[in-house]
Amino acid sequence: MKSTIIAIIGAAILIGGAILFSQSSSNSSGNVDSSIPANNVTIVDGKQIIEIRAKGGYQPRKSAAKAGIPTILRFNTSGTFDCSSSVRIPSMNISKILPQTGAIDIDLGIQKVTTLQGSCGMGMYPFEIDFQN
Ligand SMILES: [Cu+2]
Repeated sequence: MKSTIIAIIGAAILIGGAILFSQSSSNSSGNVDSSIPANNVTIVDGKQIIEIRAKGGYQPRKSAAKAGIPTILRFNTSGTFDCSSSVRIPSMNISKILPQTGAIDIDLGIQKVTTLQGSCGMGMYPFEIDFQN
C-alpha cells in the first residue's frame, strides 16, 4: 500500500516535470526566434555574412553590419510564396528573385559607412542594413 502511494507520487512528479520541461523548452525556442535580429551578422574568415529571412516580409527588418570588410548578404527562404521572394536594393542596382525554399548569396562588396535600404519588388516590405565602422 505504501509503495503504491510512493509510485503514484513518483509518477506525478515525473509527469509534472515533463510538462514543465516541455513548456520551458518551447519558451526558449521562442526566445531564440526573437533573438535572430541581434545575431544575424557573423564574420567568418574576414568575410561578413548578413542573414535575412524572407517570408511575408524580412526578418530582421534592421541589421547592424560593419563597414570596410567584404560582405555577403544571404537571404533564407522557406516556403516563401509571397512577394518578399522578389528583393530589390535600388542604390546597389540589385534585383533578385529568391528560390521558394533555400538560400541565395548576394555579394555587397565592401561598404562604406551607409545605410542600405531594400524592399520587396513592390516596395511594401522594407528592410535596411546599417553599416558602421
Ligand atoms: Cu511586395
